[in-house]
Amino acid sequence: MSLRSLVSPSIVSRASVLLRPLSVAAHSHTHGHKTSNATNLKARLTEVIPQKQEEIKKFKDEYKNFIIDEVTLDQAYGGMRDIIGLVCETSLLDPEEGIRFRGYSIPECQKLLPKVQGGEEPLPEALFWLLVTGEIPSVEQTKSITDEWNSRSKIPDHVESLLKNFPKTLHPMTQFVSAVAALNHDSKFAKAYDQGVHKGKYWEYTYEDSMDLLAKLPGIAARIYRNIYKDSKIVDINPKLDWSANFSRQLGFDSPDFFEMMRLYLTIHSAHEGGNVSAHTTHLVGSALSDAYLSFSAGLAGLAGPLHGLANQEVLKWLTNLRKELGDKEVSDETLKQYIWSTLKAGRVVPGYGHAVLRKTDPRYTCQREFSLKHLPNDPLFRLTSQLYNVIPGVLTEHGKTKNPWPNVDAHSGVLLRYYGLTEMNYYTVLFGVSRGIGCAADLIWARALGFPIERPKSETTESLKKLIAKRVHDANRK
Ligand code: CMX
Repeated sequence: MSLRSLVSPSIVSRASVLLRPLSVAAHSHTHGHKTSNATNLKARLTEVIPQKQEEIKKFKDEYKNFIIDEVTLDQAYGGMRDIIGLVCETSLLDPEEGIRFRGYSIPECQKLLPKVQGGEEPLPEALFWLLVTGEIPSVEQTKSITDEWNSRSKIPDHVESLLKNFPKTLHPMTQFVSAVAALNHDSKFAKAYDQGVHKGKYWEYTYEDSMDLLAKLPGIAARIYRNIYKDSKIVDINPKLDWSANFSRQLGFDSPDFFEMMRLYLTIHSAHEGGNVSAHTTHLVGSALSDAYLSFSAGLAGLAGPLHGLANQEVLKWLTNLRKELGDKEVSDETLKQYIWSTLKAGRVVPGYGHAVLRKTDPRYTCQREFSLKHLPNDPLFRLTSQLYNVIPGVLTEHGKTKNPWPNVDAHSGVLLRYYGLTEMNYYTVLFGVSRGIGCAADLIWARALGFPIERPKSETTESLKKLIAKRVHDANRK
């Protein structure tokens, strides 16, 4: 019996009545707004938000009963894969093409977003403006974000001492999750809510918390690194430098090449539409009106899982073990194949490969590969990574389980970091987290601006599902 025949006919007919042509731009880059010269992001948002609210109100009024998806039993048991049940305005993932930030691909962002003078990689500050407004910012608009983040970057004393008191053996991601949650001590949203703020102003306080959060993420992340692996000392930020350069310096890396790598890294890890674990968790927790710190802290806890962001750590561990076992010299494809098979036969995943949505090589992998071809073509680990790119997809295809045998973002990032001397692989997911803050914060601002309600999908038991299916089959057979 087809699924469609089990769908309530009244819903189907209501939907088809509503089926009229809808004009949608292929990539509505500026969402129909005129670009503005406003150099203040909040001022620009004050212009953009009412237009979007109006657009969505009309859209929902006209099409609210339109059926946009059907759900199979397999999907209910299978991690809700592919079910359309969320709205995230900031980015969209195509299985074949990869991520687009507000309609722009990664190569387009690399080309169009402002850079530092003489630089080639986009500034993450510019990407944040793009994700929030839907518009490519000018150099002045980008600088306004840099200046604002620099001016809000002070880490509260209680977070400093919290970080100092953690044992060095506590995983960097656990430290990050805890420190970000503790920022909620100063949440402007939580305070305003407590004082009875009107719903219409939620986004403004979420915006303030988001800007404070993004300003402080690098300083927290750098302190974790310096405390665990170095001498705990940290340089002050230089207000003349951008977010990535200051973060690099606070970590202890002072070279222009490292800054450029960091700009690329912090741009490409920011957003991957709304359904991935870190983005969705942040969005979900935010829907309960938990402030941006608590929401993003929960998202970071999800990022710390090995099937999600921790995979960048796992990749480097896997590569290190491979070299321990097979030696540092170049080995044949055949030897690599055997090693990959030994991982699979041990019931483990090959980290950095596969994806829940993507069905081609991740463009975030490709741009890191291109960066490596330009800056470190002869690095032995990069050469090994390239060789594995030729071998792993074939083995995974032969293995026959994974729907996507191609590499994801995590298959490459550790190679770059290690080349530049950031060798502590347990720390890698923290860098992913700093970047992911950009996408999660942009989404939270819009979720509050659009008045999204608390999330509450329906769950069933196996027993109740059996009954539901039996009843629908019975009803369908009677017709
Ligand atoms: N190595 C071995 N087996 C893999 C695999 C891989 N890289 N990728 C998928 N599979 C297996 C799955 O474990 C699953 O096996 P079972 O049927 O035994 O459960 C089967 O193939 C089907 O999985 P799928 O539908 O292709 O993939 P999912 O949507 O379930 O999972 C992902 C996606 C990313 C968790 C999975 O591909 C994976 O575990 N990859 C390795 C870890 C990784 O790189 N994660 C990072 C993803 C990017 C990120 O979020 O940062």
